[in-house]
Amino acid sequence: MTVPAPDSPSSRSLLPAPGTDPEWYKRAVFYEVLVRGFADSNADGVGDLRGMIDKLDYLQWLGVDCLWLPPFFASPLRDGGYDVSDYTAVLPEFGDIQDFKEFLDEAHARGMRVIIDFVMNHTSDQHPWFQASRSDPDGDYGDFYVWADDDTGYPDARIIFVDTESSNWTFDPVRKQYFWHRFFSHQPDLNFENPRVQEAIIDALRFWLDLGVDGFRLDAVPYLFEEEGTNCENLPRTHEFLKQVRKVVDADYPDRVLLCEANQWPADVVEYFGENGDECQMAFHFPVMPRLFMGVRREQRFPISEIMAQTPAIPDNAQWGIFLRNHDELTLEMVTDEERDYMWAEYAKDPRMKANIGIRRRLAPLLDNDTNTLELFNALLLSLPGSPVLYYGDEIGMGDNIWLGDRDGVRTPMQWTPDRNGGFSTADPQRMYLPLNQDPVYGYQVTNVESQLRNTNSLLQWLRRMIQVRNEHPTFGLGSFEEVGSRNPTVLSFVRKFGDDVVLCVNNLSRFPQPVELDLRQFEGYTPIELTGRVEFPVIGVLPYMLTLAGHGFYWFELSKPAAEATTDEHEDWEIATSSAVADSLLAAGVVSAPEEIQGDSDTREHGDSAGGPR
Ligand code: TEU
Ligand code: CA
Repeated sequence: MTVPAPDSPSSRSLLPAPGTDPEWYKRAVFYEVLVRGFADSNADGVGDLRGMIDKLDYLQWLGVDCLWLPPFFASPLRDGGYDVSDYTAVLPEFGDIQDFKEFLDEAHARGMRVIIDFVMNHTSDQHPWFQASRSDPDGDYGDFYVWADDDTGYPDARIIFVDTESSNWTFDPVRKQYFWHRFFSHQPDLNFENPRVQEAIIDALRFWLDLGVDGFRLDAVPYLFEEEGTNCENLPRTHEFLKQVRKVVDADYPDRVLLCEANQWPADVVEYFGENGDECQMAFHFPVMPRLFMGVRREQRFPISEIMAQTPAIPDNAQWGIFLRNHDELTLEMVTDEERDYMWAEYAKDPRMKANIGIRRRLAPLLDNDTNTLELFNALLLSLPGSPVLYYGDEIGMGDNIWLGDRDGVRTPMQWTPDRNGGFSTADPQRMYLPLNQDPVYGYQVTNVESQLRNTNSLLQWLRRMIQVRNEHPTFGLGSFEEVGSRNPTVLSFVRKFGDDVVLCVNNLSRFPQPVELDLRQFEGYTPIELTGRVEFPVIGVLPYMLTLAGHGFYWFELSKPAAEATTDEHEDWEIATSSAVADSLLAAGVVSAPEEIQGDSDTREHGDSAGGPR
């Protein structure tokens, strides 16, 4: 399978010199890719770093700016690598440090940055630190973990992996004490009260920064410190330590980003930016994600409007990370109980689709593989405020396998071709680390990169074009967000503004065609130009702007400023002429509920009165 050469190889090949582009992440499109699941270069059925190198041309062609690699470190792989047994060693199945260096250089040579996961909250119980801590309590590592004589501590801390864990404490038969773990019982939490733990973690971060990584996705950061009487989440000490990490990065490693994973409510998440932007530059916006699925299934914009309205402003140097899906279940930790039941009823009709507090399905199956809905969701991902984070395989509409355990159903091998093992590996099919999807709808025989490269109308080609359109408008990464009201609740409209780069996004959340009248008076005289076809739409007047949308249809309009301002007297009589008509239609369209709400320049009113007679 040959990936078409990128349009202009030179355009994306050079990354700006270090220290010259500190806020690159605000304009970037991120792509989460599992090393284990992308490409197997040595026919052992397991994806690896050399396989990743082979696929960099494809990722450059797709147009992504930064690759996020979940953990590829030494690990017993009982939690997809999030159970680390050596922070500075590559899991041999994936390759070695040399392979990683080459991968990094090859990505950089194609103008793509790389951030890697870093799991500082806990290690695997197979980590030598934990082995030493349990066997030699008075030794150097005795205090590296959170030990107690009983399991009564921190009772207000919730259990996250409710499917498997009944307590956050587990008794260790070697040390004959209990150790604390917020996730699996084989992932003991590190004791961040111990300054040597903090040092060891910062040393490990430096190891990868010295190698040249462009930043980290900081895993599960809300849980670093524990305190009695609290839910042991988002504690001030946790923020202090993250500020320390930021200081190290800013001092010695310019243009590196910290993207934190804090599955929390907006008001708690914004704290991870630091009040003066001195903590993490980026944070995932977890609460918006399930509300996209809720809004479209309910065909109502309110779930999305409300969460956007509840989202506090963030420091200038900060950026949200927004996503539709990732390597975990679609988490419902940040919705109400009713909303969670609704989401499970709508999107997890088969109990095997549930996992912990969420839904272990990929994007395409969640949306019944409906092209219009898939495009609408991706359009929202690429246009809402924040940097979009794609998940490997979703660009071709990959399916999932709910018969696999834990979250493995959304972590199956990438599907490159209709050939053996989907072109992922030349090993015997039964040797795959996880089976490829082989069902009639999402199986690799039908859903694969090769067929979509050769079909210009495929989801893959469409997504690439939309990423290109997005790259032509910095407002998507840097612009403000302002929702535009209308009486039709099935339509979500908003404007992104960044200087003269003004884009209006209109989204039909309903499966049926919908009309909408938008209040665009602030853009009177502007011409909307649809971005995928550059077709001009009628000039915006003072009347409500009428649009009709196909089911799950959306528009992206560049609002281009009117040509030179019209001459005054011309303007004058035009004013008088239209004022009464204005009032009537604004009232009719319900944009205003009473004439007095229409503040045109006061003389308009007068004019109106004299010209128009009673209201
Ligand atoms: O997940 C941490 C986390 O906050 C979870 O709540 C997450 O949102 C989801 O519900 C977990 O399924 C991170 C990783 O993303 C996850 O894969 C790891 O299992 C977990 O940390 C423990 O390291
Ligand atoms: Ca391999």
